[in-house]
Amino acid sequence: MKNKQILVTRSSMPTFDEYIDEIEEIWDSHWLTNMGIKHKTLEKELKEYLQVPNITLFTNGHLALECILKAMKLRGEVITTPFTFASTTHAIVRCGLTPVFCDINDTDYTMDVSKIEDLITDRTCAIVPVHVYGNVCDVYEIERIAKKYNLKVIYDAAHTFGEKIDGIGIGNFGDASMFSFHATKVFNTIEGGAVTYKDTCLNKILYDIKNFGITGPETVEYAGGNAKMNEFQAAMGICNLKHVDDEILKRKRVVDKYRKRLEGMDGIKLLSIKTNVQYNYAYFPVVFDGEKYDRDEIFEALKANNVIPRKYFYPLVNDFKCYKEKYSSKDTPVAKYISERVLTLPLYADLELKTVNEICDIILKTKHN
Ligand code: T4K
Repeated sequence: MKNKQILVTRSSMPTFDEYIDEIEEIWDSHWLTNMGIKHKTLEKELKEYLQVPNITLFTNGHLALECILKAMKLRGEVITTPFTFASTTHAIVRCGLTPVFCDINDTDYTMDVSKIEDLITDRTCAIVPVHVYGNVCDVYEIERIAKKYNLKVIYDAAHTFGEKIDGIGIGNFGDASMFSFHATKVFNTIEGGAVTYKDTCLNKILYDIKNFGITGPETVEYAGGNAKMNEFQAAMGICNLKHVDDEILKRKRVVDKYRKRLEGMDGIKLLSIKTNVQYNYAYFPVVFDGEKYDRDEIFEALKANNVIPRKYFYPLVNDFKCYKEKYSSKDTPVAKYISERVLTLPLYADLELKTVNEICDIILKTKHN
């Protein structure tokens, strides 16, 4: 840590030679984008890996979410969480929908399902929960509520690549799920994303909507956008998919080390583990109580030692400049509390356990007496 910065994460990559081998064909064919052979191959491989009935690839997770919201032709209010990355709410707003913020629970920081029904009005059309940090939402209760009120459920599954609940791939819950394959994610295609979904009828509209609404050689049916994953992205995905299981195991090693050092410490709260979930170890969030340990002090102490954790997700979305006139974070007190105390610690496959130990030493040393 003396000479090199330890950042919150570091992209997983194949070897240089593996990538070169994979992109050779692209050079030969001169086919760079627009649903080429690498795109088709990756789509097929991911469908199998995620064990989902349908999948469509996109150039990034954010546009994937916008496209599925558009494809479902939703109108009105969408119940969602403010404890997330800007993308979730922005996608809702950019599709002309109105976000309604539901608070989170204080055990895994996903949507507090006991508060959803109170927020439903005759304008509510959908719920967009987030499997934040790779913590899965209470999918069964959300499904019950959605059925009762006839609402669509679109999960922001940006953090949950490859996870399973009760042995079922996470992309099978709700009507659809959006995955992010950004460079910072457990599985990356440099930038990239996908939507998985139940209704096969969405196949065509999702394909067309990411390609300008072009439906035939001389037909453009609606104002689609451009959200196509290119061949170099797909090639990176094909390479990374071969290693992702190993990468997840290596991440688990890091997480186990953190837990061993920090679990049970007074003033430090770690996530609880659900036994029916197969995790991907995407993030390692730690909540400091603000008395024995102060989040901002720890952030500075780590920074002074060349370690750069992140305050994911602070500020809360309903405190963003672009939303705070219309919303108040006081309405989501648990989310506010967690967002003011949480720090996500460095986590990536090749993070050395020695470094994890040093990070924990720095944290534990900042305790107030
Ligand atoms: N929904 C949720 C819940 C999300 O978290 C996200 C994205 C989305 C939707 C949207 O999905 P995408 O459209 O992005 O596919 C990062 C990522 O850019 C973003 O994808 C991610 N969430 C968010 C949580 O984190 P920043 O602004 O923190 O990124 P940045 O550039 O500060 O990078 C963080 C660290 O990652 C760096 O310190 C080092 C490492 N890194 C970064 C890059 C760009 C690498 O190792 N390699 C890289 O190429 O947003």
